[in-house]
Amino acid sequence: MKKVILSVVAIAALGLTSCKNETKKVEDTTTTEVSKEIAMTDLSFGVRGNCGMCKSTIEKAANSVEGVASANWDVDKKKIDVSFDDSKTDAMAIHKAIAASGYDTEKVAGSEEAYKDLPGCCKYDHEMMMNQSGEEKEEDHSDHDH
Ligand SMILES: [Cu+2]
Repeated sequence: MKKVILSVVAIAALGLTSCKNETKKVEDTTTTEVSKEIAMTDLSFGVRGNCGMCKSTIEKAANSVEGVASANWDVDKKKIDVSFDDSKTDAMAIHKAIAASGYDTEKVAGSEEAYKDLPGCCKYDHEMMMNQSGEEKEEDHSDHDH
């Protein structure tokens, strides 16, 4: 009988210890996540490009910068939205990374070497407008029946 009681106590003690540890871990993770969110900076700027392949190259370049949490390039607007941790990187580092992949940004001209290696469909026009609204498609609505 004594043995049974002892082992029950032992199991209860083990359970308590592991529970405590788990609770602590969860708390730690939550705190880290919250502080990460607070530090995130959202930025958007113009980047020239043509198509879906450009999109993946540009976004890959932006995401390769340490501290960048997300990058989304808009093919119609010629604009990228980036979210990054400003304690780890800054806007210029992201501009430079995209330029190194061959694409012009508002602040940094794309690397000519990398541009040469882009697929034919991606050889965008260096005079292309950036930061377009995406709404200026000049569709003619005059022949619509209202
Ligand atoms: Cu392309």
